Amino acid sequence: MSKLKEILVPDVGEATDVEVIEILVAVGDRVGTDESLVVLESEKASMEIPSPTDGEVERIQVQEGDKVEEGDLILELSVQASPNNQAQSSGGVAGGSKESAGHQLETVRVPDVGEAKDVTVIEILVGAGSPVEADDSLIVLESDKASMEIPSPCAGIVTSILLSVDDQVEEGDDILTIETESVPRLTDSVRSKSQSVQSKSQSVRSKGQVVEKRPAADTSVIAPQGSKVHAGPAVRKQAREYGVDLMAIVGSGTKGRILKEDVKAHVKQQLDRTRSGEDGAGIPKVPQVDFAKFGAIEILPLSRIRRASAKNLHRSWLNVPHVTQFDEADITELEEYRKQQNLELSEKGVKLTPLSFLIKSVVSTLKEYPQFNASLHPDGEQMILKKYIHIGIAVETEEGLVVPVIRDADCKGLEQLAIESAELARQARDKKLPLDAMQGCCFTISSLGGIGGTAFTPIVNAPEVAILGVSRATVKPIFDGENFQPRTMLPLSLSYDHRAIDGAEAARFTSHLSKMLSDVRHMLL
Ligand code: CAO
Repeated sequence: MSKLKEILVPDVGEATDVEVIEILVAVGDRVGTDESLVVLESEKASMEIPSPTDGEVERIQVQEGDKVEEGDLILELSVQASPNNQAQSSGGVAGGSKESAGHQLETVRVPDVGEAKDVTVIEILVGAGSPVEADDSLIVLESDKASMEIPSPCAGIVTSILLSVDDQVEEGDDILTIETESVPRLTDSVRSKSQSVQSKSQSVRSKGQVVEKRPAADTSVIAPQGSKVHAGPAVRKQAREYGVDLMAIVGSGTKGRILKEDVKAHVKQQLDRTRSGEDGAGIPKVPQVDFAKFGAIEILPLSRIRRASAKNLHRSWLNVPHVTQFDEADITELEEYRKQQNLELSEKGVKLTPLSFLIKSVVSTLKEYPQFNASLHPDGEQMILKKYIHIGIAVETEEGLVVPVIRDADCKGLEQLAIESAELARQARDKKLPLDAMQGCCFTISSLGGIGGTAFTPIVNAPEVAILGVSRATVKPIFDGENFQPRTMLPLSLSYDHRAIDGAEAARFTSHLSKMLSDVRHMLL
């Protein structure tokens, strides 16, 4: 046997102007106990009204946009007259009891906030009707030095909010009242289901704790309270989790209500903007100038490679705290040896340039200082040391800069390194480099020695932690303690990620590298 059960608007605290913003069921739907039926929203809170019992929706008496108050009929459920259901229906979402015996009204006040003056209410995390547990955060106060969440001293239901966002407060000022026990005005299931607009903050601040002040410029953190935003609890929860300001979203639902899809689209849009470098990380944009106003101009498209390397370089530049260590290596003997070797190797069509010696010396230095053959873990708390040594060579091409990789450079001799680097440079310039030839790099060498210059500050190819820039070797008078001697000096510029490497380590690295280059016998060992 079945009977009709009326679902009425429960006591919604002091809220007036309560609006039905969403009907979650249709006539004929079977609903289970605690399943949400409609969403109500007042100026301060929104709450889902759950079904007190299993049943089938017979009639829906409200429409979206209707204004309702306590006791109004929401819908009728056809329920089986089992003893179980009878027991539940007597518990009473229906009607929401007005009985007041046994409960207590507690006024929560602003606690001692230390020496802070000009304390402002920046957020109200609960609304009238919100169920709260002891220690749940109620409001957020902010002084010029810190922000702090004020926790609830007891469990209960918030009955009224006695201040507003932007109010200036001091110790002892009333915050809100909480009905602490014992007659429930909503059923337990309503309590657990109904979620206030500003219910418990999902922010990382811990309760009652003074925490670092949020940067004033960060407007996308939490919606200003007290403003009218149409969104259901689930959407508000999602927005809090993503750190999205609902005020910044135009809802696509009925009457401009914000839907989950709107929040997702907003997040995606923000990520796209950041990715395209539009205004990520709060970096002020370079002003756009109409250069044609000042004279003739020509606009050329950037090559695909140049666009890709621009992104990579920009990302590394922004993420990596760079320092460059300069040094010089005496390669007088190395150059003599190289020329000698080249006479012999020319028959084979192989040419040793300083680059092969650089790779060889870098490999040996990386073995000595493995923290340079590493990457920072994305969690910023660990270092990933690589047990292989793949060396990247920056190659200039017509289309832009590419970095082919010599794999297992530690297993190769000078001749082999010369052949491979020449071949990779040729492939790069002929646009024939396979994709995997540009992957897996541990450490990059950028040699401008064939072109000129005395020093430069290369950009670390993150997530690598260092890059060696090499400039043109010149003959210089070097004092040997008694006389000046003409020596061929090779300028080295080692840029490194200062998060991963200390200055002293960098100085040791370049000193070791210079030593390797200054005596070719080291390399041949
Ligand atoms: N000092 C003096 N002479 C040098 C030298 C140095 N540090 N490095 C190379 N040379 C000489 C070579 O010995 C060669 O001379 P000879 O023809 O008389 O023998 C000449 O310069 C040209 O060398 P190369 O450039 O053809 O060969 P390489 O092995 O030195 O370099 C490569 C190969 C691919 C690194 C180079 O061609 C290249 O593209 N360099 C540009 C890299 C670049 O753009 N880096 C900037 C990146 S921004 O961070």
